[in-house]
Amino acid sequence: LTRTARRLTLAAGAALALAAVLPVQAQDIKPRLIRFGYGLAENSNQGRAVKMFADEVQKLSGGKMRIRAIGGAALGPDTQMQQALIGGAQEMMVGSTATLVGIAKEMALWDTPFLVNNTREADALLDGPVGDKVRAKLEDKGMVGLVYWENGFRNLTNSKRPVTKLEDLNGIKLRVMQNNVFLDSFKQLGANAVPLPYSELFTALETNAVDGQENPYNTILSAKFYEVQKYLTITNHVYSPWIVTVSKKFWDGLSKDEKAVLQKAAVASRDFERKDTRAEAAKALADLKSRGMQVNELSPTEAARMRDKLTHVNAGVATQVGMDLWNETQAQLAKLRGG
Ligand code: TF8
Repeated sequence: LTRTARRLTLAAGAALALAAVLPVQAQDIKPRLIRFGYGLAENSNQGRAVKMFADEVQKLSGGKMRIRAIGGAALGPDTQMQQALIGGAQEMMVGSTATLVGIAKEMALWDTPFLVNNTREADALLDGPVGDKVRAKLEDKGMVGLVYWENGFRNLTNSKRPVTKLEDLNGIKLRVMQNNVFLDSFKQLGANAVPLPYSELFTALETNAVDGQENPYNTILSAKFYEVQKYLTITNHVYSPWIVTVSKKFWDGLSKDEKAVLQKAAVASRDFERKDTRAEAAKALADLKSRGMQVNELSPTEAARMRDKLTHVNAGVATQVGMDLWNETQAQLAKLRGG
């Protein structure tokens, strides 16, 4: 070997060894600061998963990409953060798919009452072709959807009375998300449905501006709604996903490697978040009872009456999301249920 050739071989060997030890250094990754906003408290399933995502991004990028997590709706309610992502003033967020219907109407699919029966069906639908199609609708609108996290099955709370039958909802001022399907659903049930951003919810309950709300056990616990809500009715009326999104403006400026870091970290955070949320949900009801909430289940007859009323909104959702998507969803669910 000539001297030059030997030197080149050595250099190549060194580069290979270096790549094996520190693969991240060889990648096209620049220092990046990513502001990641969310609505729930730091000490919530949402907050814990954002923290896990931040750690994962830091690890996968060799410390170059840094997530600045900003919780408690300090950057504004979901709808305001969405606009900041679209405009490029904020890089990332996680929030309810329900607040995205104004941007991508297909998101309303996830608001269908009783769409899925369990988390196995939810995961299969969200992580499969239907979930991918809905997620992709955000791209034209200035956002990139990375993964769905679990918010969970929603249950009803209020400060007025135990809801044991349909008629008990009459006249209850119920906060709903800013979403037409939720608004219609609770009107169907006879409640006085009031759309409000999540960031205003605790105060609205505390001041009796509204009597009730509906959210998964995890949130009723982490947001301390038990301090201002006496009655909890197990309704499981809809499964709510969260979606992790990136500003398209920001995303388009990232290298392939940088995008891969965010995608990998997002998938890891999704798996962590679902596990953590389910573990917490399994214990949360007992916790809520011990904090003084009065919990009731619905009799099969009353559950069926509510279900009947709620499914009146299905035709509207089908029209809103398009019959093709609706039929594909029903076909996948039938397949999942058929075994
Ligand atoms: C709601 C949702 C909230 C989410 C969260 C702020 O009731 O269930 O948990 O929007 O990201 O608004």
